[in-house]
Amino acid sequence: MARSQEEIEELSICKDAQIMIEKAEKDGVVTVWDRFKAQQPQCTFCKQGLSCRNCSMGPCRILPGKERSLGVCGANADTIVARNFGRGVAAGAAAHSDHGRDLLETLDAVANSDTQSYEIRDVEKLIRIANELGIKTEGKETLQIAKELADLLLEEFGIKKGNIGFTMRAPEVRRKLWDSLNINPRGIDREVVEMMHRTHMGVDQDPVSLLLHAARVSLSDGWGGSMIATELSDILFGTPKPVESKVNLGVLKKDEVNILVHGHSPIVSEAVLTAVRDKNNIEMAKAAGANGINLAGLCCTGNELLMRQGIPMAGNHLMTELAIATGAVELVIVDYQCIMPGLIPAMNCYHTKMITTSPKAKFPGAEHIEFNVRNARTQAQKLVEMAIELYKKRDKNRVLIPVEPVPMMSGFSNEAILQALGGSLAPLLDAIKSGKIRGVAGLVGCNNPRRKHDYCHVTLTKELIKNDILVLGTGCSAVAMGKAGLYMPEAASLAGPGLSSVCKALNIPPALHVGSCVDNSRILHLCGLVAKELGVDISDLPVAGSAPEWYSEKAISIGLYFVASGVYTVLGVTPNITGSKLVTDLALDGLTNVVGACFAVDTDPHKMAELMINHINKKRKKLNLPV
Ligand code: CUV
Ligand code: SF4
Repeated sequence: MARSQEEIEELSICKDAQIMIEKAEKDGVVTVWDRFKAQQPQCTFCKQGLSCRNCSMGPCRILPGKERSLGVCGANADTIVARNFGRGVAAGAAAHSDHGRDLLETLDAVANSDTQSYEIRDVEKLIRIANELGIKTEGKETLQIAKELADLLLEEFGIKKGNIGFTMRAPEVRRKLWDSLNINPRGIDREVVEMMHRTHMGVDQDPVSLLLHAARVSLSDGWGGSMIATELSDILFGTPKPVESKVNLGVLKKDEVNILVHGHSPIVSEAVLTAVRDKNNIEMAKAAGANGINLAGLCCTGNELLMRQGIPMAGNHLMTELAIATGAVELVIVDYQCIMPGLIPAMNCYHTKMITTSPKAKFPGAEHIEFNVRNARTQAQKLVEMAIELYKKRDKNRVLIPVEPVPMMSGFSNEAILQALGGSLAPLLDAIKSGKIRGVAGLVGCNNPRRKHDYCHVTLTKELIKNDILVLGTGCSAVAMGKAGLYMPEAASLAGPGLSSVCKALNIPPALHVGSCVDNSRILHLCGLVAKELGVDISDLPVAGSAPEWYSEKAISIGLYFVASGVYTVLGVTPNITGSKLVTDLALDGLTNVVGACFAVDTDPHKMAELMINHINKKRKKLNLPV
């Protein structure tokens, strides 16, 4: 049965989404919301983390306090919940870090002159990062430095004596705390593997011990795999600087060949961009009757292109099927992560084709055209030609581009923020000290059909900036803010008087787009810089984090590395841990005594804002700053 207008408005706050949900229904496209409904009621054991299928004596479903309070092996609820949580963190950390490894292999190929598809675009940053990690660069050729950096970072993944190099970006007190807790991450792969080992039947049964290791795994992501992904992407594709672009489904063009890139790594999408900009290809598109070739992004690979190249953003996680339902998309080129298999039946309703490019992520029903460091240019060329051919098959009568795009600013890397501040952190610190900016909040993570699409991201951001808290956004959260117009300097009018005056002076928005999910490492780095400058721990800073509409295992890892780094983090979706009081109490409270920060959970963005503001005020008081 078709949804009423009211029902549709309950699903998303976005006009483009609302219009397209209706069109999708008419066109017979099954969406994430339809499948979510079909899954109800969802398993309450799994929801609480109380089901285990780690071995073949099970699966076991635990009812604490009842006869079935233990699994076949004897594991109790605390163990099972902690194990499940730990595996989620490991999967998330693995996803980010394996993405980082791909960038590393690309850098390695460039260093060995083994590719014509990629180059080093930011030599200054290459040298800066190499020096930071202890590589002597004087008098050396660029490619030699790249080679040494790649070799050094490759070691961070595997066997290494000591700790992950970028953890030195955290203040010394924090590193000492990690050491004393034995959670300072060693090799990136090692921590993930150890979590798989510990959660095998009959290994680590102690929930506290499991959670501490989960923290170590997450730290190897935030200060390791993700940070490597960010820094190497900057070196290879350019460090982001402020750039204007556009966002929402209105970025699709009626009269042009539309290509969407979806996934996470910039490796494929950057190669596609180069081919899209090629003059011969544009001529070819014109010969096919189109006005040009339009490239737009979805999700995090979209964020990567938006941050560095100003490529427009079509939408976030829950918009991916709806983008196809416009009927205006020729090709969706994907790499990995957050790509719903539901896109395949959706595209089959139109002339649209989905192309998978990574040997790690194949989708039955999609065409697989594999990219590697050597063939990326030629493969990208092939895809652009394919898109132009498909344009000829587009049924113009079924095209609906629902709205006009919204302008947004992007590109706020830490380097760009420093530059906007005139080269040093001092003006930011002064603004924080005086209370013009009361604190900084990182808003990150996905959409989830459990929550009204984008509602929490946008409402929470508005509350925070109104209270003079500068918001840094990444991932799908960032896309939501952009669509709501919060990424334009004019949005300063929605901010409190202090933040608004700072924004006007610097001509920046009150919420800043700092990148994709791996770019949460930029926020960690910034926290480290500020804490060192003030001579305090990260947990002393007036900062807070939130993942208001998260769904992904990667978001669990992100949330945990923020907490383990000392940043209080408010979740808008309850993690699957409520089956264990011990684990839940630890997450929501006890961790504060261990790492100086904990999680909070609330589904109401106004209450989430209150929690974050109270926390920031508490930290201000402790630092003797005006509240
Ligand atoms: Ni990595 S992880 S839905 S695209 S933020 Fe978006 Fe961002 Fe979550 Fe995925
Ligand atoms: Fe059941 Fe224990 Fe096996 Fe898990 S590890 S499935 S609780 S027997």
